[in-house]
Amino acid sequence: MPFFPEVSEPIPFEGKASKNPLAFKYYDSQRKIGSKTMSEHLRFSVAYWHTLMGNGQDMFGAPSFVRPWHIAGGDPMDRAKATMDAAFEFFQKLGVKFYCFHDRDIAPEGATFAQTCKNLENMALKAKELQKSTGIKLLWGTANLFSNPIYAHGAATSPDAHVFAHAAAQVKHAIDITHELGGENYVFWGGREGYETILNTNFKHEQEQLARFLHMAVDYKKKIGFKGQFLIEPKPKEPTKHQYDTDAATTLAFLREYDLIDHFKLNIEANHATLAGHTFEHELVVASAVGKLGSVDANRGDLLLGWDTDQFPIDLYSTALAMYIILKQGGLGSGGLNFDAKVRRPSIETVDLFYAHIGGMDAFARGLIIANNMLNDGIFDEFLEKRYSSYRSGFGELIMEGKATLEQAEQFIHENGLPKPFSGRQEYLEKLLNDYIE
Ligand code: XUL
Ligand code: CO
Repeated sequence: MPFFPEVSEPIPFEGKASKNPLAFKYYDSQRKIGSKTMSEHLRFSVAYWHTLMGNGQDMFGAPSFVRPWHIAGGDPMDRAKATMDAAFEFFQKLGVKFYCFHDRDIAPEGATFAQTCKNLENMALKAKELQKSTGIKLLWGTANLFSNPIYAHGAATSPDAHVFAHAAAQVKHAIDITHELGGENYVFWGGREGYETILNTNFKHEQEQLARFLHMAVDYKKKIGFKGQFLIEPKPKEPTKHQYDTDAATTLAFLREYDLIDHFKLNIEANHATLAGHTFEHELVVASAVGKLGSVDANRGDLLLGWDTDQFPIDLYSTALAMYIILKQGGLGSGGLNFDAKVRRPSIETVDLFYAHIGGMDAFARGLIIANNMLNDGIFDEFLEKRYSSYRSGFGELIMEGKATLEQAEQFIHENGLPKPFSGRQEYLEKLLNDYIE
């Protein structure tokens, strides 16, 4: 019995004129954009936690989604197996090549740590078979170090070394499973790695613990020969008040401070950017500028709400600018676009999961087309080229070569007078961007 009977075939590409809501209008997986297909550029991934595990529960109300795979059997392992069958049916029907999970998404916790590990191993065996028979791959795995109450004071940053050890043991096992499943990356997101009040927190100690924890993971990765990319996902707050991996710049500074920079890239999430008071493209460009943009959690927030709403991306300005930055750096490498997004609580039907993902995939496919046209026309690049041209000769060239001194600057100004005002042309450029959005 299929879990998604409303969709019998993989979602087709039908083009812009189609009125079929269960068809792509822009995402044509095999269409070439430059030298790569859309599927190769976009590397879409489904987030197991929202799409398969989400039940519509929020802080004010009970679950609103009745998922047939959650009902199967009384045994949590039977439920986990049914959920995984539903997952792979969904991935195939949607036509995505990747998925992502937390250890606790795919397998239930047992009464002991050993039982929990066993459950995860058993579910990984099933995942391996399904990956093999469908060709669907694991974009990244991660450990859930935030749901269990033992992590209430933090995991790697807990004041209790016993908790640190538990988190480290859990991460070891999650890396093992990710490695076993051929995961292309492994993500660290520290939801509880932060603090609420400085009165009970030794900030420096916690930072050092976090660094030690990550070094231990790097050592283990080398030891077992895991070739996937380690990624850190910044977020400023929620659930903690001050999360240590606040934003891209803070995380990069932390990685440099503790000699971890060579071993990590960043997984940038749109809604985490807005929570940090940044735009999505700001976070992407900060990471990309230093070669550290590794992957993306594709979603959107609500600018009027101060929490992580994790909505599906639909804003073409945002997807176009994101793809512009991604294309400029030559793609995401082993990373991808993971829909860390959930349908709204009243969107209770399983078909809503298809509408949500199709909308997100079409929004990024359009973003890719727009960004590719912007790059090919070269107007934006030409503009930048001219804007900074004074640094290619004369005193500007000296500055860039690191040869200019303050005394020379003084002499230059005496000889050349005051700089002339010029326009930033923001409105011209914004209008130009609009011209690319069809
Ligand atoms: C939480 C979040 C996580 C990470 C993985 O805001 O984004 O789901 O993506 O732990
Ligand atoms: Co995320």
